[in-house]
Amino acid sequence: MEVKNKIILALDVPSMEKAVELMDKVSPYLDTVKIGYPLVLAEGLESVSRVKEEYDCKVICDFKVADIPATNQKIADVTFQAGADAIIVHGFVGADSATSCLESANQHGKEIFLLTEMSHPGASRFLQPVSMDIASMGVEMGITNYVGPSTRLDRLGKIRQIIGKDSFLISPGVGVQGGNPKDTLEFADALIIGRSIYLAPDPVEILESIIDSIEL
Ligand code: O7E
Repeated sequence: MEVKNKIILALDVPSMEKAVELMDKVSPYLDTVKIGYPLVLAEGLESVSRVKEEYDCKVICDFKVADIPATNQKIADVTFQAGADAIIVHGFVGADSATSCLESANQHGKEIFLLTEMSHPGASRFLQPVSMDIASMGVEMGITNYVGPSTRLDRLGKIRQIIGKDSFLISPGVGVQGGNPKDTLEFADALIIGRSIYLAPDPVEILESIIDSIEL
């Protein structure tokens, strides 16, 4: 996946009205948006197609899918039918569950991202012990898109080693969670950024400054 300016906007705003207000300002700088539960639970899956159509961008649906294979498949199918270009899938539920999402993606000509380790402090207890194994599982399954934390660059580097240089790795946790954009891009192909942009008094100014900082 190509990501303009290596930044994926996490559109975690509570309404379509807020989404439009933000996208009207920042869309010239972006071509990839991540939409998750905050917007979809408030406005429905229609928000995915609306953002895609109005801003001509790719949408990654962040549903962190983590159910049994049969249910995962239904979730993935309806997400792709709504227009999503990709869906984010948890790896800890195992290969069969992730495979059902991969099969759905292949049928729809779409993609999945496998979530390895999360960026928040609590991930250290349950996810960290298995996150490298999740990355290895993804490689065995032939998955080429991954998510890993910008808040622990040593571990992001290990994930990159496991998935190889040709896999596509996106990384949340820069800004408010403490990660540094430029350092993260030593290992990741693109950053996922939410609050630093949508809570900023001037989202365009902050976006321009992040773009400048990663181009230096
Ligand atoms: O901290 P922010 O506001 O820049 O937002 C980060 C976004 O990335 C937010 O939507 C959050 O749900 C998501 N995220 C993490 O912060 N950490 C993770 O480990 C994983 C994700 C995520 O997007 O998961 C799938 C990619």
